[in-house]
Amino acid sequence: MSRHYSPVTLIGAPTDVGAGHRGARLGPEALRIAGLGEALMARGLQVLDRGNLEGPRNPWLDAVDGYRHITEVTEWNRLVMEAVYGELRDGRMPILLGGDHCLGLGSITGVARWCREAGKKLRVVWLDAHADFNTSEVTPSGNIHGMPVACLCGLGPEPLTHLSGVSPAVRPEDIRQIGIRSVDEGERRLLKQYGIDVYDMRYIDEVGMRAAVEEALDGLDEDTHLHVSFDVDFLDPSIAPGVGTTVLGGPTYREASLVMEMLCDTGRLGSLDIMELNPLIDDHNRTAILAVDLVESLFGKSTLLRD
Ligand code: NNH
Ligand code: MN
Ligand code: MN
Ligand code: MN
Repeated sequence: MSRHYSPVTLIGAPTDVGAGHRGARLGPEALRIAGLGEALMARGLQVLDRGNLEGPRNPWLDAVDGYRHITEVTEWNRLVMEAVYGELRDGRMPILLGGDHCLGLGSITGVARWCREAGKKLRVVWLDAHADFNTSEVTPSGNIHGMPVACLCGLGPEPLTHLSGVSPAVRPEDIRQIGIRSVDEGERRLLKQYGIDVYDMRYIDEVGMRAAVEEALDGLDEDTHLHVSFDVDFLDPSIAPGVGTTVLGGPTYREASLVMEMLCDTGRLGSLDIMELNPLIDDHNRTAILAVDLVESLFGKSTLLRD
């Protein structure tokens, strides 16, 4: 099955400028040490590790007008967008190693730009405890890692909404969010207003993970590029403690494995973000090791024995 994949490129983005905790800047190294590249190679993929992007340092300042570090966040996202777009243009599959989730904006803006040029449809599957749909008016923190989905939909400051010149970078109807269980007051209103398709934990409890993911993948066809943006805080904190913003009540290991296997089964995976891993909060790199295990499932590892 791995022979269907394009060669993969790992891109490290070692920054936490968008987050409320420092440490996600160490995420790319922790994922490498957990054996991400080797695990993908063992599945038969061609893997090129381009090392880390170099961007501005985290100045660790307070929010100004509802945003923390907007200049640095913009620069990092510009770098990520160019790197991700460049890999896709070269026929490769970019895997972004975060870094905090503000960089989902640059990554997906690069993917969307390539999809427009290649005449492909786009489906974004956003795996997260949070909806990341805040704006400067409603954010409780000013942290831009709580805003990338809103920016992708054209809601936010110009430098972030217009990274590729086109806004909105992504149509709200192309986004599916799974695992959501922490949404801020004003954010909830905006999610409704923009019609974002959210499979929250209550829904997953009620119908089960399988039905939720089937719905989220409905309509995917061979002309669709599937982008998966995996915020590691999607997972239940009991199995994934190594993130800055844990939220109780997330998917179990089995549920998360099923999501990954179902995403794999589409055969449409074209790009991936692995975000928010914070080794300073982790326990002997176990969350990184778990993330690598789940990415293996996304690339075809399965316990399924029936045909
Ligand atoms: N919603 C909160 C905020 O905007 C927390 C966001 N934190 C995340 N998102 N980790 O994935 O500040
Ligand atoms: Mn997130
Ligand atoms: Mn999150
Ligand atoms: Mn997070």
